Amino acid sequence: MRYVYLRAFCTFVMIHLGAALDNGLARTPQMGWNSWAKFGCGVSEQAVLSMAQAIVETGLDKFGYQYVVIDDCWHGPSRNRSTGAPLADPTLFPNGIKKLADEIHGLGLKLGLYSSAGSMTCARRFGSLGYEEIDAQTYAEWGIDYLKYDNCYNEGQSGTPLISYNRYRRMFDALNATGRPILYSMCNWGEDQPWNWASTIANSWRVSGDLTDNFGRYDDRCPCTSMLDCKLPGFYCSVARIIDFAAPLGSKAGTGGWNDLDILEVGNGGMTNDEYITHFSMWSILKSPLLLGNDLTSMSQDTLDIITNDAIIALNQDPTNSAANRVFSRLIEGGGSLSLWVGSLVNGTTVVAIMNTSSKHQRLHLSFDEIFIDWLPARTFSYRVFDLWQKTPSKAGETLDFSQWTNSPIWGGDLGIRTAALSGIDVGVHATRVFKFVPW
Ligand SMILES: *[C@@H]1O[C@H](CO)[C@@H](O)[C@H](O)[C@H]1NC(C)=O
Ligand SMILES: *[C@@H]1O[C@H](CO)[C@@H](O)[C@H](O)[C@H]1NC(C)=O
Ligand SMILES: *[C@@H]1O[C@H](CO)[C@@H](O)[C@H](O)[C@H]1NC(C)=O
Ligand SMILES: CC(=O)N[C@H]1CO[C@H](CO)[C@@H](O)[C@@H]1O
Repeated sequence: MRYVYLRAFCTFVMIHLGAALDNGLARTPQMGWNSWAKFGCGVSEQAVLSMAQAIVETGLDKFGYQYVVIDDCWHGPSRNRSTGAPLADPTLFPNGIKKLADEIHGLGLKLGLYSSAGSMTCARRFGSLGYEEIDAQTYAEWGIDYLKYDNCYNEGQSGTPLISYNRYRRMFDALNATGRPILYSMCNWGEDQPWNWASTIANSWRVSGDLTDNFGRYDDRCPCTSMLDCKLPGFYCSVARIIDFAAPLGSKAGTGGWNDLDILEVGNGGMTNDEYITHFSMWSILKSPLLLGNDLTSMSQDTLDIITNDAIIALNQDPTNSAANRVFSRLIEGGGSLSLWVGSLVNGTTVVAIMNTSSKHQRLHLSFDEIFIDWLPARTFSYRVFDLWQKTPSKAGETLDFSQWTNSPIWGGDLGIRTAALSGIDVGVHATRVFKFVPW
């Protein structure tokens, strides 16, 4: 009986989502690694291959990380002067991109490339505006599987949703015409509200200015207080700020088209372990693509533990495909806030996350009336509750050999059966607790 109610609820949530691009890709948010944070303009064939090999050696591919994305600066000094086709830098990529794609595919992974819907890329290499067809055709010939498409030097072709749509649509049409499935990852920083118009042309769209490796620092270079009417998305946006930006956009994410909160900073050194746990948890439940940005050849156990939390990744990849909603956000004296996030998962299960962006540890009592505020019948059920940042007892204390990982859950400590409330929840400074509620 309870199950019938819960299923009806899930169906409702799914119908609620808008129509999305159906190119067969990004049915759940894409996962992989991007070169920018680690290599910037020093990216090379050798760098990309070493990261791809590290993905396979550490077993990250088994957790779903499959796209290896070369960001800006792979370009040669100019296009081919007779054909206009893009050319890679012959020093950085001595064997060419096609050869590299073959090697990446040989490892069972996929290769991504970067360009800008402008006259130049952000690092002032040649852009794709006006060259969409030949660029898409060349990428397809090279065997590219993913395009990150930036917004620099756009020649003023932005300012209304329609102008931006038309500019990004040209690359969508060009990619589509190649016949090769190429995941299209739009990066126009949330300008002109892409969540309202990109879902029929792109598999994901960035919702804000660039993330920086910092939890909550205010920075004037990321000046907007909300993305709903932001005229200067900027960069140096903190984790807490981007979570705020993304909070109202959850209903715009769905199968084939995702709100992209930007490349992950986990493991890059600018945040505490709890802050990285918040970062990874929130990106996951808000259904952002999960593109790692750290050095995969040299990771601490803490970093590896975070990015291989299979229970958290399962929230991100859950087939219900609905982002969590912020149920409340309470301002805390002295700065920061305490917020509750709830999302529906497959088979009537629910994710419940509590995030504390303030600077003091606290203890919390959460009633089911608060958790299930939108759905009265669910308040009366009993749930078996799992703590997704605790290892399952059988795995606790074990040194995990990820190369041997075989789908047995590593994370999800069983807290037993609860009714009416979850009490005594400790949430540390800048920490997030994540629970899965299974109707019982
Ligand atoms: C091209 O677009 C159509 C319609 O959206 C879609 O069905 C098809 O899969 C796309 N093909 C490729 C290669 O992206
Ligand atoms: C430019 O394109 C022409 C025609 O396809 C080709 O013969 C030539 O090798 C290309 N130049 C470079 C530098 O790749
Ligand atoms: C959902 O329930 C069905 C039927 O009970 C089961 O086969 C399936 O494995 C469940 N899916 C998940 C992700 O738990
Ligand atoms: C959930 C939680 O612990 N929230 C706390 C965050 O820190 C502030 C103090 O700065 C507490 O008042 C909140 O209760």
